[in-house]
Amino acid sequence: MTNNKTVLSWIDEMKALVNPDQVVWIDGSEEQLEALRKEACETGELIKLNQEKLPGCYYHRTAVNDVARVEDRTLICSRNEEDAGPTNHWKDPKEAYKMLYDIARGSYKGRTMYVIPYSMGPIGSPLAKIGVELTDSIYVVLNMAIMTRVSQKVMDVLGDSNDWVRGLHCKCNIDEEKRYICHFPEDNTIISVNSGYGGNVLLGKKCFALRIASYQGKTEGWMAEHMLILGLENPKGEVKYVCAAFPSACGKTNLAMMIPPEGYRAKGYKVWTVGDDIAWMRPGEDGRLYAINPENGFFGVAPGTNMKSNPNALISTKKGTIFTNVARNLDDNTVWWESLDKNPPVNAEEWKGAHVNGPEYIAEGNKLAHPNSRFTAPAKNCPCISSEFENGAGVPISAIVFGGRRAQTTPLVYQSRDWNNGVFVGSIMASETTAAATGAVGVVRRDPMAMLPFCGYHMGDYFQHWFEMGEKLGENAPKIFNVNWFRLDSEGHFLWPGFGDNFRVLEWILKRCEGKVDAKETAIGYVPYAEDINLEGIQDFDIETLKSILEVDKAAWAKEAEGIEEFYKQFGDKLPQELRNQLETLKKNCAE
Ligand code: GTP
Ligand code: SPV
Ligand code: MN
Repeated sequence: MTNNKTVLSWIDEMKALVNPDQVVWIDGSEEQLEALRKEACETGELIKLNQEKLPGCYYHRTAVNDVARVEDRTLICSRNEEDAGPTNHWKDPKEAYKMLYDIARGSYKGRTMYVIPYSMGPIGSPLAKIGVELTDSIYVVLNMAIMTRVSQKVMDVLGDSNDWVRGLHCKCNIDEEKRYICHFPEDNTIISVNSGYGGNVLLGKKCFALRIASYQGKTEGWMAEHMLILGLENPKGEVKYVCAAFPSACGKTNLAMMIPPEGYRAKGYKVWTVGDDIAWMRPGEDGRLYAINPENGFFGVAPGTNMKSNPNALISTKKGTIFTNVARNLDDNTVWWESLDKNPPVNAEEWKGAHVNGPEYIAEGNKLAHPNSRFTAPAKNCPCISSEFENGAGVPISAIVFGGRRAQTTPLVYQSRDWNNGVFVGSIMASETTAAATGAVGVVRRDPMAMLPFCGYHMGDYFQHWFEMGEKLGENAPKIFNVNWFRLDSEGHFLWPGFGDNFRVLEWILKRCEGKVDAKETAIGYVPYAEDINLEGIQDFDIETLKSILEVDKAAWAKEAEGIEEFYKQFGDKLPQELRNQLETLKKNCAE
């Protein structure tokens, strides 16, 4: 497929290391993928689902000990330890290569090496980048064929260039003790061993498009962010684009595909999805910030997805989709997960593969699907996919939104005073942890810009990069906001209805960008006057509750400031002075 010497010599080197029985290049053709699906069904790696109800859909189970990203085994291997920073696990690259090569050596024996040339972003786009992943897993090949652009054209575009990212994935024995996801930002290299779970092995996604790309962005003057991208169309047909960074399993896919409330739909408002997880952004010729979605599909959280919460996501999964770790309905060979509907299958296979009576199993306090079970669906299936999805120039961003799961303290929405204050707002993001990574769930942790697990270099330098981008963008910089859909009442119920009703908040955000609505200045930034959030047609919600979740409690924020100060300490001298100043301003504002 290529004469590129850098590609061929690296593959030869890896071949000598892992010792496969054969090497197969993936060209992305339907015939080749279909043959692989057939083979995977024969070995049990995949189960073909009901082809009448779910055409082209397959089911996969990972090992029980391999169901989420493993942050404590994810390493940044920069030459200097300081370059990885205090929030990453670091290992010396020489030692890391040795350790990984020892694990990988001979591990493809009796297996096939699949060579996947892929593009992150529309092939040939000036914002796109190329990678080659080697894997011994058909599941990985089929997922990469959905999540990225895999084709001969990728190698044609690459030509003789050495500007591509190397990715070696070895399933080995799925041994937890020898599982490592390692990044070598200075070598454009990723090595992942002993896992078969998406975020650890679809190397184009978090490994390349965030950890390696964030480092590239810092060096080359652009940004790789854990952000959805959506277009909001008004009744005049004008579309404005918004990016939003929420931590894993905190609502990016849902917001990206949301359906506006009925009253808005009737007037002609629409939401278009450009991306649901990752944004690559660069200043365009007109000085504005342009974003592309480097991915080609959605690797979405299944539980919670239903015709009410996110119909567009559910419809996207009806064909050509791979389901991982959900439950199966053995009566009709379809899939089920918590809150898909109110009828868990009686004749069910739970995510680990045991045959159970669904309703009884749930009544005993079990879950049929793993909380981090996922669907891998082609972007083109999405009914609201943006007409700009394939536009290699990207879309101009009007607003950047940060957010997390906070039961208390953080209001429904507020606007930063300016870009630098917005960088501060992003840097102090905190959220309750979810099942998307192994470890405790529901613990509040600071997760700046939702990038804590995904920044491939020192986060102090990362904050500095944000300030520099702001300087470069000047007047054209997007406005920065923060949202929190997850405020709870004293009984643990969500106070804000969320989902489609989040449109009401987006509308206020865009009005602020256009200078069409006033706001109240508070200790943390601009908060809406409750009357300015349109509640027309909203159900089981009133303006008094809205007022309560818009309130800024200075005492609570003073406490928050203490937590921020503590969090900032680890960055030492690398913490930009501007963030210290911003923190001082917050403290002062709360004391007034
Ligand atoms: P990753 O793919 O891990 O990056 O997750 P994500 O940020 O795309 O999260 P996703 O949209 O899949 O949502 C995860 C969970 O949050 C689901 O269980 C949703 O039901 C829930 N969720 C999303 N939006 C809202 C909301 O507005 N309100 C409430 N209460 N829950 C929400
Ligand atoms: C996330 O955890 O943020 C995801 C899923 O989007 S994974 O691919 O596992 O990273
Ligand atoms: Mn994500």
